[in-house]
Amino acid sequence: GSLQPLNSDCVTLTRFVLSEQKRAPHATGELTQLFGTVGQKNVQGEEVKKLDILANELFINMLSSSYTVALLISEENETVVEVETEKRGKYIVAFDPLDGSSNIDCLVSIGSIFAIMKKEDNSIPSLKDALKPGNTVVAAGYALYGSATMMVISLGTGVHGFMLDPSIGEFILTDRNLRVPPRGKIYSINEGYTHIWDDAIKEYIQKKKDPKQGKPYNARYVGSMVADVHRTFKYGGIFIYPATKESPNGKLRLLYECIPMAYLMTQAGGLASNGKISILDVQPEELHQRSPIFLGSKEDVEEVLEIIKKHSNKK
Ligand code: P6P
Repeated sequence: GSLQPLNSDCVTLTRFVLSEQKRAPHATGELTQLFGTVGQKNVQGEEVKKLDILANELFINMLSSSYTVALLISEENETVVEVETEKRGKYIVAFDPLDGSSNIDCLVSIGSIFAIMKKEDNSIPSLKDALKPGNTVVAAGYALYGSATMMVISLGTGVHGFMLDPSIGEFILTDRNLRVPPRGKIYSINEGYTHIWDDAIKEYIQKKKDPKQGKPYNARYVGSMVADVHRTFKYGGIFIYPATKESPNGKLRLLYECIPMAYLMTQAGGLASNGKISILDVQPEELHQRSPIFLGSKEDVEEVLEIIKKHSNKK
């Protein structure tokens, strides 16, 4: 339903999730608690670990002890992580605890990405609970660790941004009901792979640069998905990680990179496709399968999909 007018002064993440969940008559408070646990600090000053390993351990520990989760899927874990019986709740969380970690040493922004689904039955949690399409997601979000730390989440009623205020240790609602502009002026893709792109991608990117086909777009590529997607939310445009001749399914992972970002982008009025169908309609077959992704402003995504369709009709 529509979001009630919220007094955006100092609406913390906890209060927001509580207010959203109170609208759900059958709410058990588990989703609220789930978001709550992610917001707490508990670094015990353990020995210095690789940041992505530490992030993964923190995610698994916090989620497993929240009594709200039955199954975890992590970019860092080959198989699903089952929560022990007495701590099990009704949610399934797929996450990339620290995406873009290859950028840590040069201080480029990195982030965490997650999607939350509900376990449909009381069976023992297993792989089949994890391989669900994005259109079964009940909530998703990312945290961006950049010049500021921001959480962007959706519970199915639009997308909302919360900026961390370190002085009070709370995430404050600063971007209520984020909407992605219908068209942008930025394309975001790694042009180092131009030599192995399909012809449709070459034609589209060439069109974005050609003054004879309209005002040329700006090129922006951070190489850290959360940073590139967050910029796309704020400024519009398109983010593409396509299939290439060397990587027929692209590089980004479906369950914990493409689906959460596609859910958020769709909630914000944008589109997210694998080049053929909506990312949210893709039926996952394997836990860590990759997917091409075309994500961002509705008109920009539609434009590249038109060119892809034209080329596939030629074959
Ligand atoms: P490439 C970072 O390593 C990452 O997983 C995403 O965050 C990012 O969008 C992508 O890979 C960058 O990949 O091939 O362009 O370096």
